[in-house]
Amino acid sequence: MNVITATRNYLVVGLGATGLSCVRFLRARGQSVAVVDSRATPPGLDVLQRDFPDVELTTGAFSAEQLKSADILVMSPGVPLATPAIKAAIDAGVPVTSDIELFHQNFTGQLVLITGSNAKSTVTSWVADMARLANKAYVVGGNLGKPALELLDEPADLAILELSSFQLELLPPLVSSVATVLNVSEDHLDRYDSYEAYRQAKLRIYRGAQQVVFNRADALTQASLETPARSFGLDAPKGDDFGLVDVAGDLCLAQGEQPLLPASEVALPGRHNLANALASVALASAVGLPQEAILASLRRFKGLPHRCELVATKAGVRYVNDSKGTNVGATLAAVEGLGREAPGTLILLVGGQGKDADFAPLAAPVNELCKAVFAYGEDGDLLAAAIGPLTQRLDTMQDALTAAHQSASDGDTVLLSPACASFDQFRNFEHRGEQFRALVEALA
Ligand code: UMA
Ligand code: ADP
Repeated sequence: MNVITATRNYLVVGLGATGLSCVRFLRARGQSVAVVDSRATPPGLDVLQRDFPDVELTTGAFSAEQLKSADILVMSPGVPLATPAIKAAIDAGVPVTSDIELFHQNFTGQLVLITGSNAKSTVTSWVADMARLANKAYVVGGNLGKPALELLDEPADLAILELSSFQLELLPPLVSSVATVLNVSEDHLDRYDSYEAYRQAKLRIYRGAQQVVFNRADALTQASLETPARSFGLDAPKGDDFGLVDVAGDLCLAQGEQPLLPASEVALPGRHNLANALASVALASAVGLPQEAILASLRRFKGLPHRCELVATKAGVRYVNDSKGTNVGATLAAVEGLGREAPGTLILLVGGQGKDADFAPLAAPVNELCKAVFAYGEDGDLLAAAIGPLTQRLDTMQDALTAAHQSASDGDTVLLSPACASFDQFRNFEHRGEQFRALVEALA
């Protein structure tokens, strides 16, 4: 199926990974394409010049006149729709599309759509692992890994897409087999007018879904819908929902009253990962993956790098890289998940760009569970003010790690879970996590 019939003038807004995938997709279908990017030397410039030397690129401040002259704008998720020149073009009636919409129009198989403030990548990869064990022809990507349009290169009956709020705010209702909002906590408030606006962007994922999976412990993931729905949560499930039940003293993952697997057999540690396991089971079941494959994956899936990843144990001190903890909700999950095991042995490193978040929710659990906190980077002062006197202020993550190393003793855990974006001092969260690993490895 290819809904592109006539040749039109597509203007791709933003030349990142998404923009390049859109150029490639549209050119392969004989469309007329140009690109604009507000940065002087956008990422992907060399690839564009090498592979598409005839595609015109305009850099620098967006021009409303140029945007208005396009037949259709193809937006990258990193560019807010509220950018004045973009808004002017949309108000003037220029239609807008995105890579996800183009993907949807061209993919005929089952579609699993996953969003949430946290745990998207873990759950997306976990469902993909279940599909792999079921020998399904599947593709996985979106906000994680390959941009959606690159997934069309391979034949597949099932697509598992992670979607960000940025991608969702652009989308019309998408027909999907199943869609989930895993959780909602503050993030990206530098881009949204309010927390509710951010939440509403996430809830758009439910429109067009044949089944919805929501988190019954998080009312913000729920919407009043006619769509059949299943929930997941860490309490006992009702009906056909997913949860935990006690079977002769053993905690088991279950659907309704039917136990599936003892929680102790789930490979990924931490209570938050039991919630992620249950969400993954609910999604995989919704697209009919066999239970054998689902259970085998629960037993073997080891998680992704930079998410509460143990990088080394030195002199009895565990060093854990949770660089993907880029918002308060993620850091709370990491502190609760690791800190409850042995309160008072956690040394926390936080810092970076806070994206206008309210750090106050960190104060009570961090003060209860942590032995020391080191705050660094652009919003280190805000973090120190929110958490209180337990916090010492330092310049860089390296300084923070050195200080943590000096104050740690046998049995402690040093946790990098920054609650912030990394861009003040690093290229991205992976770069930050890799630097942390290298610095830990260099410690005596
Ligand atoms: N930018 C400009 N001017 C432009 C275009 C972009 O300044 O003209 C800036 C944006 O403000 C943004 C950055 O460039 O800060 C990148 O934006 P982009 O849309 O060009 O990014 P891509 O390289 O296309 O990557 C995007 C996602 N990035 C964002 O949404 C910011 C990637 O998610 C995603 O993997 C990729 O598409 C493929 O789908 C990354 C991300 O950080 C992992 N996502 C956020 C998150 O997970 O919290 C939403
Ligand atoms: P996302 O793709 O939504 O950023 P990830 O799976 O990459 O999600 O995990 C991001 C962060 O969220 C990690 O720091 C991880 O420790 C934390 N996290 C994992 N599961 C949960 C959960 N169920 N609730 C809150 N935070 C979580």
